[in-house]
Amino acid sequence: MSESVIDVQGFNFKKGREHSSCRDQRKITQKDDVIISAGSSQCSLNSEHKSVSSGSSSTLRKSIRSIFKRAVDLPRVNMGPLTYSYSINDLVNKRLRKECDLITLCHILQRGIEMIRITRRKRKFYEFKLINNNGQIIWKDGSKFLELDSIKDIRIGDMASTYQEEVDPKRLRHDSKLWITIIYKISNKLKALHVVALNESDFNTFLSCICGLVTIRRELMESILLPDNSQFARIHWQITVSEKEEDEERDTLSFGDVKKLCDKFHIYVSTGQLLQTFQMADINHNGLLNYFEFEKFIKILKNRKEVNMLWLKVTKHPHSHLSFEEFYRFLINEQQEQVSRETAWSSFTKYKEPTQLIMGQDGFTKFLKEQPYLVDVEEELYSRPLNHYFIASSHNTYLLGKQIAETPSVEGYIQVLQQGCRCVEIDIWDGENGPVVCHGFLTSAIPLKTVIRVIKKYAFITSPYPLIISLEINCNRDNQKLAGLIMKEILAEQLYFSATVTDKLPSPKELKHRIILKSKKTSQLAGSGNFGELFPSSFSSSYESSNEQDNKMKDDYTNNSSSNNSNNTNSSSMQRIKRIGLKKHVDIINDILSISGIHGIKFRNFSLPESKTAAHCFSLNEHKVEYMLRDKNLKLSLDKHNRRYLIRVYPHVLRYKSTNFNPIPFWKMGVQMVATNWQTNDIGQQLNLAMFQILDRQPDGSFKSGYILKPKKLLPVVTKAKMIPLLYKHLANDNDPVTIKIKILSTQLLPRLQDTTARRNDTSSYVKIEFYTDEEPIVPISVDEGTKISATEASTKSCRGNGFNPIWDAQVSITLKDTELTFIKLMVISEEAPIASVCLKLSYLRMGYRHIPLFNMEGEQYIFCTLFIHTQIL
Ligand SMILES: [Ca+2]
Repeated sequence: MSESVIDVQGFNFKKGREHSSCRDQRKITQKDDVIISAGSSQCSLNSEHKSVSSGSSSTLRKSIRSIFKRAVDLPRVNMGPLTYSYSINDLVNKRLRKECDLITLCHILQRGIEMIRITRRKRKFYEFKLINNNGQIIWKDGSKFLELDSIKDIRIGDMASTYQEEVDPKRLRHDSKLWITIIYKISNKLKALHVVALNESDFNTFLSCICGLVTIRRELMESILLPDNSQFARIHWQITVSEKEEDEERDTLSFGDVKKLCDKFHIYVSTGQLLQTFQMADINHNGLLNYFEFEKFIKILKNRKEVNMLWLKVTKHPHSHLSFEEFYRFLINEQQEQVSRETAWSSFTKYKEPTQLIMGQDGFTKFLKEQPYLVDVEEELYSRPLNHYFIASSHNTYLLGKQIAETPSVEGYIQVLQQGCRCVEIDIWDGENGPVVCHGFLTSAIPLKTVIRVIKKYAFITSPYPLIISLEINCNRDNQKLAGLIMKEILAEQLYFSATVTDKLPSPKELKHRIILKSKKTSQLAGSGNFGELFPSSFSSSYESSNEQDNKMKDDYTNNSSSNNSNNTNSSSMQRIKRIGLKKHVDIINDILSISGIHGIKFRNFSLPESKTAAHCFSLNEHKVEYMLRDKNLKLSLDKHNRRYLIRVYPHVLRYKSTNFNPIPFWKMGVQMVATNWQTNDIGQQLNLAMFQILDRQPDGSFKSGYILKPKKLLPVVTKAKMIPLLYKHLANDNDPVTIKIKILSTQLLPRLQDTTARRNDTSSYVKIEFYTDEEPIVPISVDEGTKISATEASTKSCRGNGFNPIWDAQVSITLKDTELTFIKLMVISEEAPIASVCLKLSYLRMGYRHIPLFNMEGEQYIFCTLFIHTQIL
């Protein structure tokens, strides 16, 4: 087993191949002696017991039982989180120190640990306690609490230094080693809890305990999805009934107990169906279940009819097992995998029966569950010039829908970088003590220094390929000078800029781990309001500052702030409007230009010499590009231009609610940086994330690169714009229309919306399928078991009564001419409310039977909820 080492202090990642059965297994070492050793899926409690299913698991059982004792009696505490958090893995996957297990640590935290809570205003001693079945941490005598399942990230050491500087600028030096920042979520808003432990032992106990519990809760939720029924049953039996072997013979669980248990684990089945299942499992008909009956109950509950059907299809009579030949045929014919027999054999052996050369149905189900659903990226794709790629780009990065209340924060930058964004934006303004980054909705701004430090720390956490910082400079010359110094000093040798003029941009591969500043070259163009050449004057004025629009914005902010329940939102939003109004022409001094690798220039027209330098970039708002797209000649010139040079498109200023445009028409023109508001999880952002969703499988692990090679037809350089239609015509002859058939089979473990007050027993759900593409379909969508909504939209019929494993078995079919920029959005609607969705780029999707992860409405991935589909392209 290879291992990964993460140096938390220096943030150097060295990932190894992951162990097959333990996802995200990592060992974390720190400078001080907090070596919290590696944790894994089923073995976080005690390193001696590697697996729950292993025979001698009594210690493990005892541990789980003590942690979740009387879970059934606490109906208000859900078992485990519903969604994955951003990046908690790194810390959470630490194993506890050998000498003290999680139980001991929990006992200590249950008694209480005194720590200092730090806010901007004060530092105060509180006792922090673990309560409520270990689902909550309370302080201030219980008047304040946080749910363990709401924790999104835990930061210590260097990763928390930003907060230390912000919250506690006059901190004592010894604090920093004992500082813990917990980022958590309350009613869709992020909050930060900063605490400082009084000594190293308390620090270790608190951190290890929280990390350990978060891991366990998540694993418990993951375990529901495992096809291994006995393991699932065992864990739950131990939690709810007993740890003693002899108790397994006794009938203990009543129907009421089982129903409560199902509710707690987000298993939503109608009472009628649940009772039917209960009775089927109750072999001796006494109205109670013993362990073996309970195991049977789980087996029936988790039985998947659609997988049974598939099993019958792939196996020969009497359908008892799958041979390697049958498995190989399934991979080649149905899944359309291009694999050698050797590769197929190695995955066959992973899922086959331990002692036989055959695969059972449980193994097959597990194989289906664990197969990748996205294609792999070919290697060596990153050696072309930067302008050949679509680059994952964020607009107004410092804004964040889910703000951390009270503190100005850098979370916007951290989150987009964690998600693989490769172009962030910084708006620099004059602050009282030097340049600051405007923080939009909050009254205070963040010092530029802080933002640059955070960017440096997180820049290559997800992708090693270059990060572009798009600078919006609105500050005076003195602050510009300071800003230049700050960036030079902090980013140092990571900064990429070229002193000589080149005619070709470097490649992402050449620029690995480099940061490129993009600043506006203004000097020679100062004061040139030359858009008039191209755009009618009414075009810009009608959008920019009419009174009517201003009032509308103000009204909207007022409405917005009242629902936000924040005191200063209103005044600060007004400030932001003022700031937008203040944006005026600023000359950028050479200190900044000389360290910038990309120079933004004001667009005048495509044929000027300034439009033909490799390092330039036009940055246009969506309306300006849309205007170009409406003019035949301009459209061709734009298309020609983007084959050689960089261009960035961003949302218009009047999208004051941070909504997003549809990026597809801009990608179609070859626009590299289509910047969206990452803080808004609307369809525009979902399409943007789907474009960059693909994972790179490199020897040192998988990551999102943030760079996608443009479609072939957008790459050839042409000398004359009028050659473009011919080029398209020529290329179009190569591809015939294709028909896409997607079968929506089922969903596993559909969650219930938290605020559903009326606890109806009867859930009814359906799936809506929508195609997003750059042209009209040749044959519009059709659906066999459902309703057609438009030429590109359809929905399945409803499935009633089963929220655990609803089955739809509906097939949609659509014929398209070109699928290069085709996306599919699949959305599960339960009780008339959207509950889970996923957006996929068709060309990345693997064919055949696949389980697709689902996301909640905020874009967080559900831990256990997946959609089972079958895709075929004819
Ligand atoms: Ca019984």
